[in-house]
This record gives sequence, structure tokens and C-alpha cells, in this order.
Amino acid sequence: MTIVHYEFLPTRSQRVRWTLLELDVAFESREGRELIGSDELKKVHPLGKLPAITDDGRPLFESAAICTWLADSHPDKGLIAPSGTWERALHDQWCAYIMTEVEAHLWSSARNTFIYPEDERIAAVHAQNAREIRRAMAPLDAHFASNDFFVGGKFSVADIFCGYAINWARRMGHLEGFANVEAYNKRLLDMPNCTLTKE
Ligand SMILES: N[C@@H](CCC(=O)N[C@@H](CS)C(=O)NCC(=O)O)C(=O)O
Repeated sequence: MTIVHYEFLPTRSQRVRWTLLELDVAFESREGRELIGSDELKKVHPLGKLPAITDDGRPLFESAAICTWLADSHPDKGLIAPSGTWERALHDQWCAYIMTEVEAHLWSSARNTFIYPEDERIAAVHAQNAREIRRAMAPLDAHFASNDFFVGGKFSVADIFCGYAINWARRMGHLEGFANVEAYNKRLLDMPNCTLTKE
């Protein structure tokens, strides 16, 4: 057993667990909310955040880096296009787009809903974030009008990574009016190894 996954499932850990299941890789799970901020987790993630892994004892954090590394290190599973290909450039494009144009705003709204102390929360961010998220959804809706998945016409780790944020956006009510993104989200939720929150 070389991979240890530090996880707590409602979190972005869903991405790493789904990637591991999809790759059919054995791993050890260290699970629990109490890991967040713990001395144990800070040895793997400098901020004590989830998800994080060790692979042969080497610490790795950030869900994008972890999922990409896991897919890259199991090339026989075909879950990611090789580095240097156009499909890989598209993988990088969509993951960066989702992180900066969608997830950053979801995270800002979450922080100002239940993470920051009540007297530090700023109500005005919610409408701003919703506007930015909907702006980012329009190109995705156009993409999914003629594509079933993000890259190369087939399911890949980009769908696991980006699908997590799209599912989060759905749960916050941001997919209304984007029928193609909603259909894509449903496609992911119906997949056998899917770890995303369904309700
Ligand atoms: N960009 C990071 C985000 C990590 C992150 O913020 N994780 C949350 C759970 S989803 C966490 O551990 N929060 C605790 C904190 O902010 O201290 C990733 O994608 O892995």
C-alpha cells in the first residue's frame, strides 16, 4: 500500500477518492473532519487542508495536482491525455477555468455563509459570486451542447475534477437555465464510481 488518502467526504476529497476508484488503485484512507488543521495533516498539507495524499511517503496537496498525478502515474488506465498532446492542453485549460472562474466564487460564497465568523461575513459577495458563476456557465453550456465530456469525447480525470465544482454549483442553484450543463452533471452522477453528493 503506497498511497495514503487524507479525506473527509463532503469536501474536495470526493475528487481524489473518485480518481482512485476509477484507476482501481489500492489506498489507505485516513478519514475524518478532525483531520482538518491537525498536526498530522500539516505534515502533508502546510495549511492542514483536505484533500492530501502521501505516495510512497511523499506528500502531495491540492486536488488538481493530486488527481492529475494519480492519472499520470497510471497511464495504462487512460484517464488523462499524455503531456505534450493537444488534449492535455485542453485538460489544463478546463481545470484552470473551473478553479478560477467557478470554484473561487463558490468558495468565497461558502466562506461568507458558514466558515468566517458571523461578524466578518460580507452579504454583498453572494450576488457578485452568483453573477460570475453564471457568466462562466454560459461557455460550458455551449461546450456540452455538442460534447458529452470535457476532453476528447470521453470521460477523463478532467470530468472528475471539473465535475465536482459543477455539482457544487448545481447544489447552490447556479445551473438553472443551463440545460446542457445540467444534463452533463446528471451523466456524472449516474456513473458507477461517482463520489459526488447527489442531493
Ligand atoms: N484548492 C484546494 C482547496 C482545499 C480546501 O480548501 N479544502 C477544504 C475542504 S474542501 C479545507 O480543508 N478547509 C479547511 C480550511 O480552510 O482550513 C484543493 O482543491 O485541494
